[in-house]
Amino acid sequence: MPRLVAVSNRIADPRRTAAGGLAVALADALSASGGLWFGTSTQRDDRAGSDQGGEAKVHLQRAGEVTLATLALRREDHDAYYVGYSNGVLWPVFHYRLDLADFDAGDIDGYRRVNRLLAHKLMPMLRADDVIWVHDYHVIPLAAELRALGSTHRIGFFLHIPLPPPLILAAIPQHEWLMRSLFAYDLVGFQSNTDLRHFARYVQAEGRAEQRGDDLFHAFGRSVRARAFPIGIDVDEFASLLQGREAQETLATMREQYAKRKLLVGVDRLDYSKGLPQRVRAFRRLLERHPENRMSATLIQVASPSREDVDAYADIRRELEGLCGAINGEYGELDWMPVRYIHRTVARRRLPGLYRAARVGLVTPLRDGMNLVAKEYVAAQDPADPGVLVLSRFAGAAEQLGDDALLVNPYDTQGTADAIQHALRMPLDERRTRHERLLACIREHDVHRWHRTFLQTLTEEHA
Ligand code: GDG
Repeated sequence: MPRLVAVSNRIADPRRTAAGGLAVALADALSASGGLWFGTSTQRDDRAGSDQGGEAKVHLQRAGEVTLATLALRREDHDAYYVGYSNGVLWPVFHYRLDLADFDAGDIDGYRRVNRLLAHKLMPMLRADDVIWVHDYHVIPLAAELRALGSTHRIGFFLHIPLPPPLILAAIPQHEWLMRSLFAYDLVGFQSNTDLRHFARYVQAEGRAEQRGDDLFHAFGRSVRARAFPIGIDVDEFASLLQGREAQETLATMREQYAKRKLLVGVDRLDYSKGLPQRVRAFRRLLERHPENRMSATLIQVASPSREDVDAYADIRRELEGLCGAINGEYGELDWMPVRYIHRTVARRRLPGLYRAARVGLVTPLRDGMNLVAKEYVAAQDPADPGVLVLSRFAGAAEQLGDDALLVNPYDTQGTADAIQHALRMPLDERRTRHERLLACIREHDVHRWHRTFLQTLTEEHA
C-alpha cells in the first residue's frame, strides 16, 4: 500500500477529541499506511525567509502511526496568505459574497509565495510512490508548485467549501490562474453535484475544456477527473461520545433546567456564511407571530470564535450580539430568556448532549460546502423521540438530507419562522420516520466512505 501524504493549512493531533471527526477520519486513512500530515504551524518564524524557505525547518512529531509535519511562517507571509487572500478573497467569493471580498488587500503574491514554500518543504520529504491528498482553498496551487519541482505523484484535491457559478468566480482577478492550477491534480473532489456543475460550466466556458466521459475534463494541456464526494461524519464515534460522562452530564443539566421549555439549538463557528443574524430574526418572528411559543421556545446558540483577525468577523459578531440583546430585552421574562448566546467554544465531548436535548436543530447557513453540524445533530438524536432538523437549502447537506429535514430559505424570515413552528409541532410518528431516513443516510454516506471512495478513485487509474 502506498503511503498517504495529506496536506492542509492546519493539521490536528488526531489523538485529541477536540480535533473533531475530520481529523479522526484522516488519521484513520493516514495510520493505515504510516502516513504523513503536513501543514502550517500556529507559530510564527521570521527566519522563514523567501519562498524557498530560508532557514525555516519543518517540525516533525509522531502521533501513533502518523507523522505530523508543520512549518512556521513569517508573520508577513501568514497575513498575506491566510488573512489576506485565503480568508479575504477566496472564502467570501466562494460563498457568493462579492460584497465582502477585499481584492486589494487580498495579497495574491503572499498566497503564491506560501504555496511555493510549502511545495519546496514537502518535496524532499516525499517518497516516489506516495499518494498526496491536498485539502481546501488555502492550498489550491500546491500541486502545480510540486509539479514544477518535478513531482509525478498521484495528487488529489478536495474543496471543503462551495465552488460558486462561473460569473461569480470570474470576479477574482486571478480566477483563470486558480482554476488552471486545479488541472495539475489527478483528481478534484467537491462536496456536492451543484459545485461539480459549476466546475464543469466554468472550464467549458473559460478553459474551452472538453469533457471526456462522465468525469474527465481535458483543458490547459492536462486532464483532470472531477467528482462530488460529499463528506460525512463518523456516526459511531459521535454515538460513543454521546455515551460519555460529559455528554450525559450536559444532557441531564439541559433536561433539568429546561424541563418545561422546548429547546432549539444552533452550533456554528461565528462566520457570516452561517446565517446567524437571519436565524435569530426568524426566531424573533416565531415569537411575534406564534405567541404560544413565548415562555417556552428557547434558542441556545453556540457561536464559537473564528478568524477574529478578519474585519468582517468583528462586524457579524456585533450584529449578532445586538440582535440577541434586543430579542431578550423585548420578549424576556424574569424566569425565561428566549436566546442564550454563547461566544465560546463548547467542549466537543459535550456537544452530543446539547444536540440531544434540543427538539429542533437549526442549521441555516446562507451558503455552506456541506455542514457537518446537520449530520451531528441527526446522529445524536434518540430514535424513539427524535428532534427535527431545520436545514438551509443552501447547505451542501441539503442535496442528501433535503427530503427528510425541513428545508428553508434563510433569507425568508417568515418562511423560516413557519418551518420552526412546524418543527416544534411535528407529531412523534412523523419525527421518527424522518429521523430514521436521515440516520440511514448519514450512516451510508459517512466519513469513512468519503475518504475510501476519494482515495480509491485517486489511485485506481494508477494500476
Ligand atoms: C468547512 C465547510 C464543511 C462548531 N462549534 C463548536 C464546534 N464546532 C464543530 C462542529 C463541526 C465543525 O465544528 C463545523 O463543521 P461545519 O461543517 O459545520 O463547518 P466549517 O467549520 O465551516 O467547515 C463545511 C466542512 O468544512 C467539512 O468539509 O462541511 O461546509 O465550511 O464538527 O461540531 N466544536 C466544538 N465546540 C464548538 O463550540 N468542540
